[in-house]
Amino acid sequence: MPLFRRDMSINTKTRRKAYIALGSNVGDRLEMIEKACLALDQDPDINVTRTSSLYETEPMYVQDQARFLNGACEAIENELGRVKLIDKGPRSIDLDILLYENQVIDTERLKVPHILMLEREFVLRPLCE
Ligand code: PH2
Ligand code: MG
Repeated sequence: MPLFRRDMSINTKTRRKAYIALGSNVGDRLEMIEKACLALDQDPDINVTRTSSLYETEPMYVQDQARFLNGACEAIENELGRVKLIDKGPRSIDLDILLYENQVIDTERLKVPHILMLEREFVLRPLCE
């Protein structure tokens, strides 16, 4: 029986790095993206550590919609109010988890790495930054 056992229960909170895509094409796009980053950062469990430049991009898939503002940041996804009307259509704010450490997550609700990121220039360009 050891006289002294190192207490392994403290400091169990490990920080894992995730990359999040940011996109908006409805309303004040810059303000929506800024608010999303602030909302992430306000969560005591989340730090937004780095952000990319923002790019104005042509809409992909559903092309008959407004141009997007796209970027990326380091952090995790949070739920913000969003009503989905058309799949891949207009949205005031959209956050997609691109990468989470080097983990592969393959469930009904969540797939990481993001399944379509490699075909999306609007994701890859800010992610590279
Ligand atoms: N998001 C989509 C569909 N198409 N196009 C651009 N340019 N930017 C986006 O963020 C985007 C898109 C679905 O999430
Ligand atoms: Mg998306």
